[in-house]
Amino acid sequence: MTAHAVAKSFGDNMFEPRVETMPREALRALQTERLSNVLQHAYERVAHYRKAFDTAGIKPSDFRTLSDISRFPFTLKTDLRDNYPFGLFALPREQLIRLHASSGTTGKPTVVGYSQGDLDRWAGLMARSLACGGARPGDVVHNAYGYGLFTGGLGAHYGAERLGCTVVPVSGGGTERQVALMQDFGANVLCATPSYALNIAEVAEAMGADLPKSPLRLGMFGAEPWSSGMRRDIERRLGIQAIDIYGLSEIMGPGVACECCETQNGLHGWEDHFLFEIVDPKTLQPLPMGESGELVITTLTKEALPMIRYRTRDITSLSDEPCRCGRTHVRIMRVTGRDDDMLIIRGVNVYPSQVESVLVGFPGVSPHYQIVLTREGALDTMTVEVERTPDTSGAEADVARKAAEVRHHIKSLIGVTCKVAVRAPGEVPRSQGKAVRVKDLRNKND
Ligand code: DLL
Repeated sequence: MTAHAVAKSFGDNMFEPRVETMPREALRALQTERLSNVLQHAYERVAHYRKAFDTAGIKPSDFRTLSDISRFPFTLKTDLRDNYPFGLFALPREQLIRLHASSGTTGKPTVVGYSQGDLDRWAGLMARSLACGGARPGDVVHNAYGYGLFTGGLGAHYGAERLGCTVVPVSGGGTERQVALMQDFGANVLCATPSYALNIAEVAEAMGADLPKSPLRLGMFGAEPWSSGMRRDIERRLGIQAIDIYGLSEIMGPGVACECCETQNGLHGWEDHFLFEIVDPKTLQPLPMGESGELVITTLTKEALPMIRYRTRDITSLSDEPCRCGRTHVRIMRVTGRDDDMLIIRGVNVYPSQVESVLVGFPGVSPHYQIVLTREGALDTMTVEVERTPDTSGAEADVARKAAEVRHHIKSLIGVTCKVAVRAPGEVPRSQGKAVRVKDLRNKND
């Protein structure tokens, strides 16, 4: 696409205004047609799907309307692992032009593959997401997502190029150098995980680099949960608007859904390429619009790795309320945690993001934290490690008082009893990519 064509199609700040504002009825018709094809494609080409559909006693031809999807079986991360490395691919490996993989915490990595068409559509959706967040052709995009098997780096890279931006492919790490490059090149947009963006803000402050006065105006942050308190903190410290962007490798990578800069209230999920459902994580029954549960995604246009009813484990809700930006695509509300991130501490369910909400903006405490789980006798114990800000006293009595204050707030706001360890500035590990929020030492001494 020429620069002229990009600029021309850029009415209403949208990359693809016609699809982005498509009436919902038309979107549903398009989804129905595409879903019918993808079910057929998966059944014919992937032994796993054929077996799963046959076991469930359902055929692609049984699908007539969108609600019929609930009769089809779910796909799980373990299905990818069990078919490692290429068993779920619907195209011969020779026809794939890229592989990505995520390491996960246990066992084999999950491997995902893309055809040329898949990569084209991904770049288009990522360009659409960047534009939705407020990036514009001609912007300098500083891309600090990790390049490599992780989908963040290359996903953001090709999307920004497609939009017509100048990409700086810096990847993660070397934070002081990143700050210098952002200043020297006049970065307008920062792509990074929110925890790494915070690390950049902190290093910039220590270097005396005034990023809020620089041309930087926008951050496209995702790949991990972050609280609205964290958003406000990053926005203030970097002098930007911070946009939430969502995606997962199994479905595509970044750019499955993105907030619009007009409202920053829910992420538009691109329904011309994906079908979004919310199911009750226990009964697995579909839940009505607006109710909270597990997000399940079906790809509508993926050639190499079609995913049918993929259980993301991400907990959220959907909204089809009209959005002020004019986009008609459903909004996925902020993902605050994963089903498998949930900690149960002495019977109380706790998500790390709830702890974060208490800590961000807490006087005298910086927003870097880690949750350490240990076992004392039969009881699980949660210790929240926080860091005092450099302007506070490190005297024992002051530190103990601060710990008691934080403990009290966590108890009264989340309902869980925990220990709090207040560390000196810089002692809590900093993130270079996805932050490790929970250190589980419970089975170490078993
Ligand atoms: O994290 C893709 C990505 C890269 C998204 C860059 C956004 C920006 P995975 O490594 O496969 O892919 O991890 C996917 O990360 O199921 C969520 O649990 C979590 N996640 C991703 N985006 C968000 C977000 C990339 N905006 C897993 N908010 C997903 C909360 C997120 N969690």
